[in-house]
Amino acid sequence: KMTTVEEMEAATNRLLETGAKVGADAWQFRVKNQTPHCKFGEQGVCCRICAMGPCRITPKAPRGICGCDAHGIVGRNFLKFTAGGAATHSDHGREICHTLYCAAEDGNYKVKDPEKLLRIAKEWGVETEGKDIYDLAHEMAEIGLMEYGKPFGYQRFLDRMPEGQKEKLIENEIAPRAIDREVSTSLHMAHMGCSSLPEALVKQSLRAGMADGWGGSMMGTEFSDVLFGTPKPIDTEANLGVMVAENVNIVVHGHDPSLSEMICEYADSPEMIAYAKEMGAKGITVSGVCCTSNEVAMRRGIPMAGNFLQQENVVLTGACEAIVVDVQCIFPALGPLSKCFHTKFVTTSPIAQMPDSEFIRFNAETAGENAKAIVKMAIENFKNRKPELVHIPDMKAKATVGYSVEAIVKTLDGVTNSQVDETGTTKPLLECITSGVIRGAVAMVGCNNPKIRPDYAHIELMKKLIANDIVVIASGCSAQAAAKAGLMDKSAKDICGAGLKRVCELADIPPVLHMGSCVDISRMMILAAELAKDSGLQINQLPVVGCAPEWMSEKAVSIGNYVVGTGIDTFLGVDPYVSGSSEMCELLTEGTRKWTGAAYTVETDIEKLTDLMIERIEEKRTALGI
Ligand code: BF8
Ligand code: SF4
Repeated sequence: KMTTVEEMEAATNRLLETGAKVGADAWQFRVKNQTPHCKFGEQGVCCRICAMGPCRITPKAPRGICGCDAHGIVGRNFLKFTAGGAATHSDHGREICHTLYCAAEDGNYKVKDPEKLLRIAKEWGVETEGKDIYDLAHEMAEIGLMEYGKPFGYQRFLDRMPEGQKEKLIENEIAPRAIDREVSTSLHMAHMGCSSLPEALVKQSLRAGMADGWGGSMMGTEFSDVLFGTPKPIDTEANLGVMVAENVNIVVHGHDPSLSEMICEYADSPEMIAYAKEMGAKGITVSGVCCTSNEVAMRRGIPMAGNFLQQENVVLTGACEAIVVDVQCIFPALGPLSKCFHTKFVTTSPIAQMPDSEFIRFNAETAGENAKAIVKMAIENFKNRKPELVHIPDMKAKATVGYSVEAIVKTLDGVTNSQVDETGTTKPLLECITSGVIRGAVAMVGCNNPKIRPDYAHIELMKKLIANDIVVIASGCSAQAAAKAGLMDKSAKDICGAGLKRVCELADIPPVLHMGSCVDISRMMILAAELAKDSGLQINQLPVVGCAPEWMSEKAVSIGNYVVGTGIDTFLGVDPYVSGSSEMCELLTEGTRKWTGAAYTVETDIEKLTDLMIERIEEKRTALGI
């Protein structure tokens, strides 16, 4: 049985009633206070990058005081937005490199996938012969960290692209150099009196995005796998009903698995479980919100309490002893909201410090004791619950998650008869696509956003795609929307077209494959590159598109830019503040094609957005003659 958006909304409304009893605020009310939004901001035509402004472009005032027109202002805003996202994802990747550097045989962090480390080392030309795995880990971490600031050359992972594509990117000045350099150069270009030429600003936006997708994010993903294990299919559950009333509930929220992995480790220890029992609980339940939830779901089967716009709901259940966060996508609202309940709001990163939280600084070196202190704090808070406020919606769906590229390749091996000698490649998947059993693939990514009915676009889109024999790979909050709806349960094959249904049955997979968190969109890039290499095509020829129907963050724009930069058409359901410039709109929806072979489509009507994607996939098939 599928869970509908209406049912999820009803559950939320019930929780908001609890909120009303304790005087809690919620995003549903704040949205009303902020609507209508500022038109200048919406169109991207407000500039405040120098103190002569702020300048706003109107028909009567077509230029700012310095003479910059709408195209330059919109372009600079778009570039800064991208740079914010590229910096954020990449800094997450940097933290993972640091964690890898701290890995030790007897330390908090171990190398769980040594084969993967060896494989990447060979790829990077690092000598592995006779080396201790931890010495190699430290060496690789240092090389990874150097990718952020190296004075010459391009990102190492670009060598994973099909033949000729890296060269084309270099020729068009879109190939990313050092990651920090691309972020800094973006800010430099967007400084007062630097670039106001839309073409230059869009090119740099693509390059900064590529530094994220093929640099920071890709290292984040790959080294997370080395440290915590490469995901393989595992069963879990999603939605608020995964919280357990009799147990101490710890919710992990944020992004970096260095924290959430350690919390899971300690919450599962006999010592902590015994302590929880001593304190009157039956046990400990860890569940997650946002991307860190995807990380621990993919590797440990830890259940997903919800996605971005559900983060307040977990506190509103009245059964959350601690919501433990690190970085990104954390509502500052959680501070005051927790104060209305017994919940401890625990911040852990110097990068994300918030009022009304308990700050327990989390370091790779002291991770074990930090995690233990946090778990203990949650257990000791169990007795402070107000039973009359406890209400956990009885709503959850089964999901099978953990589809890394490695897992997808392995799962599909042997699905088609003729490729028995081609194991370990994407050829079985290609054969399904070429024969038309599967028409193509859509990478569904991104957040949810009150501008779109939350989760509705994700879920409806995916249902229609799979009904049309298009396989969906999903990450981030999009993946959680799918899981909550039941689309990651293997039984969802029954709402697929006949072709995709057959593949799901043969391979024993759900039609929507969970590929991880948002940094794991790099996995999707690797899969696309492998498909292209195995078929002798360029990435932009594949019947594959990307879609973020409800995106909201700067990171999402950086992602969009690297997906387009990689050669994959990208469909957005929310406008990235560019409607105020016809030149910027033209460049993003068509102009980038001459550099990357791909472009954006922005369509806020979800029904139309889906049809446009299906059309594009069929166009690609026709061009290939399949
Ligand atoms: O990086 S999808 S709301 S949680 S930004 Fe954030 Fe958006 Fe969720 Fe993860 Ni991604
Ligand atoms: Fe105005 Fe130009 Fe300054 Fe922007 S840079 S605030 S458009 S004067």
